Amino acid sequence: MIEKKDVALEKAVLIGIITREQDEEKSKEYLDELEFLTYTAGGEVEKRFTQKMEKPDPRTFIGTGKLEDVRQYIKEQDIDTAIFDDELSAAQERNISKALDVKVLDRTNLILDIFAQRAQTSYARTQVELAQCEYLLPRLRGMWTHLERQKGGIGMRGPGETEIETDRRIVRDKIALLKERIKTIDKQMAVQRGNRGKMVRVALVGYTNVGKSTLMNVISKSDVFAENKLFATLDTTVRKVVIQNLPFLLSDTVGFIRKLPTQLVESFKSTLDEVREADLLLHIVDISHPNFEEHIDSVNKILGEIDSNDKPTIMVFNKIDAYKAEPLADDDLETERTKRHYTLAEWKKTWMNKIGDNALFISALNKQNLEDFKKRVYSEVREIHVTRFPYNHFLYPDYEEDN
Ligand SMILES: Nc1nc2c(ncn2[C@@H]2O[C@H](COP(=O)(O)OP(=O)(O)OP(=O)(O)O)[C@@H](O)[C@H]2O)c(=O)[nH]1
Ligand SMILES: [Mg+2]
Repeated sequence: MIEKKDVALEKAVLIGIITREQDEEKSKEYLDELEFLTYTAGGEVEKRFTQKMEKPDPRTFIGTGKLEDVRQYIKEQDIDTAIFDDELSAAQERNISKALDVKVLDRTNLILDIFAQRAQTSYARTQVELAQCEYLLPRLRGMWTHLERQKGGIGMRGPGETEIETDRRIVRDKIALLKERIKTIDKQMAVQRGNRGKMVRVALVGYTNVGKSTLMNVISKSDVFAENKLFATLDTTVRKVVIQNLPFLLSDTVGFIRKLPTQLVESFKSTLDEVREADLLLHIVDISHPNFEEHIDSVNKILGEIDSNDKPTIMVFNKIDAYKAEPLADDDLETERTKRHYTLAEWKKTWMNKIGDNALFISALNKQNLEDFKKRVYSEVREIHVTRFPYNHFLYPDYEEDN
């Protein structure tokens, strides 16, 4: 019933707003990310529109004047899709579609679309479909009204209303069915996890595209799909890893993103069980990304939502090979020196210094500092391991002794 929107090679425009809470710089960052999402979904961004507003217009999100600018551009440049950075209400979506006469998407649509494209296993597909249904349900009325308009409207009202109710019931039934299916798979997966016994479980978590799968591959010599697009990984992969005789389980799972649709967090909760049940989290951060601090906050927020924010965690700052401070000339007295101008050494003296041993700096791609990484993970895993298997303590000497 629910078909993935096909946005392959589509020409798109992005639309965002600048408010008091979301200043120009923030807005630009969000649109950068939205552009990356668009690219991941198979679209190409031709232009961005932004507008300064107190708050979004409840009818058309942006002002009608701005909307007219967008309409003209879309018409002149033959644009296929208009993508909004924030979630649109059913009414906004309807009014904007009517005005622009092209496909209108919001960030949630886009993320759901990418997830739909990427879902490989039936489990992932079921979860995505559930999220799509939940997103669709409150919007059904809007969609039908839209059709009604196309059909001219007159005389359509009665049957139209009935149709909405029927559609709603179908979607609700579908939601119930999908939830049931997920529950069944969950039970099977819980059994599988149970069979793994007392092995120490370590989970890679982090924002999308930070290099979790790349790290998984170098550590476990496995072959997990890694790509410079968002959400390369949707399903959780678990591998047995051995560092100096010490075995443990390492899992790689879906990356997080800010403004992750609540429907998705909800339906992916079971995928995230691996994180919830982990003994140790490796929070991977792409330190070469200008917004990495905000990414950390988003990840911590989602970890909180799945009750996993108080687990032992090692912060792993990845992509140190790609880290570049914004240059600031000595004689430049105009530009204020901000975090963007910090060198890596300066960063290490900030709050990162406070987490001490629990901050690691690596490049998974260039295999830099991987020895430090292994050593740190080894000692942490060993500590947990020996509480479960006290009798084989002697098997695991200090990391260095064996080198
Ligand atoms: N420069 C640099 N690039 C890296 C490094 N580690 C990973 N990458 C690149 O970053 C991109 C994303 O890597 P993935 O391993 O797919 O990232 P992920 O965190 O698994 O992403 P999702 O599964 O999409 O959430 C790929 O193009 C990698 O080659 C690194 O240490 N340095
Ligand atoms: Mg991945």
